[in-house]
Amino acid sequence: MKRVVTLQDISCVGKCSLTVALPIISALGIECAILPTAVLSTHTLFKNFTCKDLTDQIQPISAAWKLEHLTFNGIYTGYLSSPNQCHEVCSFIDNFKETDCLCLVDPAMADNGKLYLSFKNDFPQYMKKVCSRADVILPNITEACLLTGESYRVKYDAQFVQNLLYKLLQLGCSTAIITGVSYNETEIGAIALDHTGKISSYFTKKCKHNYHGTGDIFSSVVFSTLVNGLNIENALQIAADFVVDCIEKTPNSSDSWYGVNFEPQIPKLLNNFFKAKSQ
Ligand code: PXL
Repeated sequence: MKRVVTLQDISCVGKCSLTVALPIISALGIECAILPTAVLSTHTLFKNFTCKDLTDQIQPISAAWKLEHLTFNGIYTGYLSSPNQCHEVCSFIDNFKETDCLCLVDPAMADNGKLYLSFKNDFPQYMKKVCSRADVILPNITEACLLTGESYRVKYDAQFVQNLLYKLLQLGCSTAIITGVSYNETEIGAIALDHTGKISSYFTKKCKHNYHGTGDIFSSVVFSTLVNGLNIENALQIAADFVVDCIEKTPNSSDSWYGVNFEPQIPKLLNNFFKAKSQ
């Protein structure tokens, strides 16, 4: 059985980061160890929240794991809350990334042209260092712009996205995937470029409502399917279809910051996964 570790916060309520990654990775048949980087009462888009930073636990937990000779088939990092935390996560990757270990970095830090309010403007430069260690990075358009120094645009074309992808690879990762790419009112999807120059993409219908946490769901599915040996095309398709299913099963009246009802859709996710695996 494969074992992976994910490093991100526990937002106790709000269906994102670890409360999404853990059930999805487990459902897809992978042992999921966790290294919580902070405990928050909710994610930071709620009006009131508490946050206990756990950056100082990364090093002692890593040291204890080394004494136990623990190894991982994958490392997945999500929301990281400070430059110092990025630095500690880089050391973790340097210590634990071995040959049969897929490192996926979701530089969750911005959306709709803006950094999340909890970050200072220099944060992307620290996240870049985490991305440079990854096999796969998964920014949205805003994050891709912040990581490459390009100006954010609301409207863009395929040329703009391709240029972002080439610049993202220059950070040092072997595959870059940009999520939330949309050229029109009806479709949204993800586009990937790998170090051999191969481009893959998958588009699906654009839902009217946006919900918090769907990026974390997408990344968790892409990570689990890749660790399970499927290819990027499969990963993008399974992840995008799952996110659409989750949004469609969430009542329109739900407050967007509570996330989507992903739990009842897990059996369908598994069906799609096993179908792709048997092909
Ligand atoms: O879903 C990304 C995320 C994860 N964790 C925390 C967040 C956010 C986005 O705002 O605030 C604490």
